[in-house]
Amino acid sequence: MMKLLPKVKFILIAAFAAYLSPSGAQIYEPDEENPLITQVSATGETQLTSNCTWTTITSDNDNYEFNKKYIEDGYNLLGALIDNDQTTYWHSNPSADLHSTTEWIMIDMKRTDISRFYLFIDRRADVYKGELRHGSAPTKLLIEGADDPDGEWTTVTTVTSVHAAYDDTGWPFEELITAPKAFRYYRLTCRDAQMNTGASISFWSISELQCYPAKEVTDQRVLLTALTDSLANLDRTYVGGTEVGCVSQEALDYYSTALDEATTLEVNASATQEQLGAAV
Ligand SMILES: [Ca+2]
Repeated sequence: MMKLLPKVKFILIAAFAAYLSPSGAQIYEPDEENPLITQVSATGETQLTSNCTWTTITSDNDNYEFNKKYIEDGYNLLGALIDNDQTTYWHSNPSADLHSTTEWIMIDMKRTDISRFYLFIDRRADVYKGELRHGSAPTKLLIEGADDPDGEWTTVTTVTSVHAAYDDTGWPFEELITAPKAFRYYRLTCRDAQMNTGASISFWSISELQCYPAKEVTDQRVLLTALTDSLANLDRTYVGGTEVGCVSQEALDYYSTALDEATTLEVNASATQEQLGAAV
């Protein structure tokens, strides 16, 4: 796919750029071997804090059992977000107005070189009165960054692609976050949450929250697959011809052939990294 005609090449670049990070230079994957949030305890250094003082769990509530160890043992309830257990969870104040509340969860990265990371969120899966519950997912999540938690906060992005809690697709959720600079602190503020598709609710509750460093993908087969997948996801039909809105038939033929060849190469187990790289 190297000698593309200019117009088709532009289309390919545009399509690929849509898949890539905003920098447009590389694609990334989460380095799941190196989670960035590792310390959340009552007595030691803690990386998760929240200004939410409301406690959802009381001993007369069946759900108490699920978070019991974090309360009775004096641990930070936010520790329930990094125990790899979907039955333990954090829950915001249900009487808050998510559109205007200042209730947040703050992440202290404990390092100052993280401007690009993967945000990981998982929904609840605890049983309450015999019923499996998934809680309420943060479907509009404002992310801000700061060097000093008492200083100025800068908007990084608003994540709106988290699925509703009862949607069985898209879990666990993971998204690449790119900040304008490396901040030590990141703050998450929920502005909307959904239990069911389309049904907003005033609180959010999640079982897991983690950040992973974004590492650059260098495997040419992965890059080529990302490219062909991004083209497939466009779900767009190009029409060849000389009419307005059409691409030239010559360009269209070249595009189709190149894409077919790339797709064939992608599944060819004996293809070398060099061959795959040339196709990219
Ligand atoms: Ca958990």
